Amino acid sequence: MKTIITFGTYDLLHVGHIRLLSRARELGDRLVVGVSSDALNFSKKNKYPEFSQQERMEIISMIKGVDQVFLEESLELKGAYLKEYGADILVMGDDWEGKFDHLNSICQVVYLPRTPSISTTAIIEKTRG
Ligand code: C2G
Repeated sequence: MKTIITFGTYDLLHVGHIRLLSRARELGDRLVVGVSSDALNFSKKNKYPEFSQQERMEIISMIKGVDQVFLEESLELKGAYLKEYGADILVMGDDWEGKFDHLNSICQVVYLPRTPSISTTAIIEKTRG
């Protein structure tokens, strides 16, 4: 039983998120997803997501192939989360390339290419425009 873990905000869910989750799931037998908290987003980006952490967790938990969802409260706790959920592989989009290499001592770290030309920020700009 190989456990895959991945993390994200997943605000205004789009096909880039879905493809990343689907490719992550294909690398193992069980997919655990850490959804970043509203407070973590505010501390990183100085703004809150459009959808609350409860809403984002609810949406992610209903996606086919997602077996477990939890709240990611701090970037510094990644190592602890990997251990807690028994991760064999940490999957991140390649916008994080190299950033989590130090976690290789706990589990394998894999960066997958992002889907080009789509992002939550672009959706917000397009719909506001
Ligand atoms: N993604 C993708 N293609 C896109 C947009 C996003 O493959 N066009 C991927 C990202 O690389 C990430 C996942 O979808 O792996 C979730 O993206 P975000 O919600 O933007 O996640 P982020 O805020 O970068 O994660 O510990 C990390 C944090 O949880 C933050």
